Amino acid sequence: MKIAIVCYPTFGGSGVVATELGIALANRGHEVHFITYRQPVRLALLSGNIHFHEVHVPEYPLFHYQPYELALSSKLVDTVKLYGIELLHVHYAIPHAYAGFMAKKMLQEEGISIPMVTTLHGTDITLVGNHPFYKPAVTFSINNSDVVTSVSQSLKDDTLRLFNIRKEIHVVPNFIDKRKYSQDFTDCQRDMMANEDERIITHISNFRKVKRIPDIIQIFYRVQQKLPSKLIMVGEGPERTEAEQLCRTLGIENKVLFLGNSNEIDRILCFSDLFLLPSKTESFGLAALEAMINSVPVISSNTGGIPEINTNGVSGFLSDVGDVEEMAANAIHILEDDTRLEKFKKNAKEEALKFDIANIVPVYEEIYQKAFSLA
Ligand code: GMT
Repeated sequence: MKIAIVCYPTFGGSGVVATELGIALANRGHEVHFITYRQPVRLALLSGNIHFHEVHVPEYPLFHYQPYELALSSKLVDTVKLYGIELLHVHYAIPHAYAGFMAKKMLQEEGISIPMVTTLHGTDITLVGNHPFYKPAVTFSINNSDVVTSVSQSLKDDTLRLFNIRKEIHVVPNFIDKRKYSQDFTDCQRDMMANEDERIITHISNFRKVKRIPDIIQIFYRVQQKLPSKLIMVGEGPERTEAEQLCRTLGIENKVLFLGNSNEIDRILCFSDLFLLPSKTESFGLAALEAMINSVPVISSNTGGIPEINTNGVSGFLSDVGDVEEMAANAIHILEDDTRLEKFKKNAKEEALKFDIANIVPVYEEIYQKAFSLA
């Protein structure tokens, strides 16, 4: 199949999922064309059947906002025609499903019929898409996709609750590639980060408000009072500066490392003992799954799709949003005992293996077939 994948190229989970899916599809013989405004961060190698097409938006002083959707839909039309692309798979409804629909319509004018699959990722529904300024366009784009998928049951429920959706929504969970983790790193270079007696706690995100970054600092503040430990904060975003300030206020700035964005996530998780994800809402929590496959247990909130991956008392613990006392107590419970920590680490990896990409790619292939039959 010749498939165009539209996604955000940044460090966000939706772009990561789209990129890993595209690579896996290419490995199974499909021709995959990524169409976005920059080469996706996880797309290191372009090969014979992986292509990247950059969307350019020329600056024009008349426009207060440059029309990205217009440039994207034009690029989709051109690329479909040039490469004979047979299917569009757009990740994140805004504005990708909208631009995809316009491309479909323009192609129809030229006698070309192409199905569009839309994958909903979370904030396109729960935070941004639900805003009254966007809601009619998002509802329209979802209802006019040939097939709609969502990354968790929780996100499907949210979509049906918040929007007037006539389409069936198929739940296709996010995934990891277990083959990448078949050999454990032995050289984690843990001593670069912490002393031998210290536990390492990690958080990875885009540091937006929804991630409740101050909760992470507060949980760690309580943990380090009981156990020698370090906190590693990976990512960039609007909450970072305030978080650094909070560490100084609490007097723990020497125990917290802010690393910024990183392409070495697995290396960092390799030396981590615990992962924190106390988000206000999270449609899936890919970062938690990536922690688990690296044998890192997860302390999280019990919101959105997180309970679909993190099992309470098995791969970690879940608490109500904002309950930093309970999250800290659970973190200490896991970290204070070597044998218990080992058990949680083992469980975390076992639970993550249920989300192997080998089980998921065929599901997307079936969905593509369904889209062809509906288009
Ligand atoms: O919030 C983020 O981390 C970024 C956002 C995105 O659009 O990339 O992530 C969303 O999609 C991910 C991949 O499906 C999910 O794992 C995240 O849970 C989801 N974020 C939220 O729902 C807040």
